[in-house]
Amino acid sequence: MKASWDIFCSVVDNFGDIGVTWRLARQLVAEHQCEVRLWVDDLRAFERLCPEVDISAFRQWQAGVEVRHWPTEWAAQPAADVVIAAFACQLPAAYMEAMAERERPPLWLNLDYLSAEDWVVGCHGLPSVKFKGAQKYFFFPGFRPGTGGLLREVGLLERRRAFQKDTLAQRNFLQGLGVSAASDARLISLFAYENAGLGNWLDALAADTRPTHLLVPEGRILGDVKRWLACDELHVGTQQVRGAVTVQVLPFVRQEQYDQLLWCCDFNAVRGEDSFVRAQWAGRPMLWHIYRQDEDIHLDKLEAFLDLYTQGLSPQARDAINGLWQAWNAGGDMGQCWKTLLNVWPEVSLHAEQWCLEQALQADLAAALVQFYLNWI
Ligand code: TRH
Repeated sequence: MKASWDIFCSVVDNFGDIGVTWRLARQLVAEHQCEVRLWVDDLRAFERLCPEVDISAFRQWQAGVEVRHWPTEWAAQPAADVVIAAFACQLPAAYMEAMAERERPPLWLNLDYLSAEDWVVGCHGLPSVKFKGAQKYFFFPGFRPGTGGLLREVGLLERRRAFQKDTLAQRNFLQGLGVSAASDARLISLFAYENAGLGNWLDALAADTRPTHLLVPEGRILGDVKRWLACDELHVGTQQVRGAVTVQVLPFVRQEQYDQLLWCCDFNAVRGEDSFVRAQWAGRPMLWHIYRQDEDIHLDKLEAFLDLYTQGLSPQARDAINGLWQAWNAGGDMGQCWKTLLNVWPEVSLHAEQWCLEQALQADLAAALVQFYLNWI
């Protein structure tokens, strides 16, 4: 019999919570034939990634996933075989009772945030709290063996490589977004939180001999882009040129299209958790704007990832990546760091593909979850 899964997603802010859980839910259905209910408390955030979502429906099916609005007033529901609380969200009290009432309590997992820190390996899979007969476990995604791995759909890298070889498919895709870049332009996608370092970076791009076409999905960085362009209005479709840079604002596209955007670009600036992972699967050089946390603990996470990511690189390339990422996240001369990166571009490019292949050797997160369940029963 098919195992039933309940995934609970509370949208704290932004799109990472729903981005990750929606991707996972789809994959469990498509690749592991699971019966999945995805409980989401904010369907509007979901709609941005998946425009078919009906924000007024309390129950609907999307890509084989039963999508349920997670209401403030919880109505009694039987508990599933596997229960995932994403990013430590608090389950409804009545649902926890339902878990405990089952003849065999479900496998209850807390799907944690992604981190490259060492301690993750030691904590992955450990028991956490207990509620009556139900035992909760920590489940950590990660980059190292011994973690839960990263979300990666079957055939993703093959699809990506085929697309990157197919210039016509790329041109058609970009044209669909209203983008037609000069043939010698460097394509950069920019998805980031507000960042005071942007102007400095764009100055360097504007002064470059090679043109840049900067694609900016609608979002939080637009204020900084506007300031740099010294314009009042920036909306979807706007194109503005300053020096060697053409800035173009893109609509927020569905998740699958965002992948294709990353695959088209020579360089991707990404943020948070899910777009960060997708940029790695794109196999192209990238820049991560990490989600800020209290007491700057995000900077430890940044450093842990950089330590891992830059292993095996020449000292010049390692310094160039470290410098750029630190400047973007902690303040620094983005313009100078960008120029330094350009000096080691071939090595950094090659490395992006190698890192991707290396990461793809690990079991993906959905497969690891299913295996965890099979070991548990
Ligand atoms: O939106 P985010 O900043 O989400 C963040 C982080 O996950 C952070 O760790 C978490 O604590 C916080 O949310 C609550 O960045 P992230 O994780 O990259 O999620 C963005 C999602 O949006 C991702 O699934 C990709 C998707 N996306 C689209 O579908 N279309 C688009 O056009 C763009 C730009 C993104």
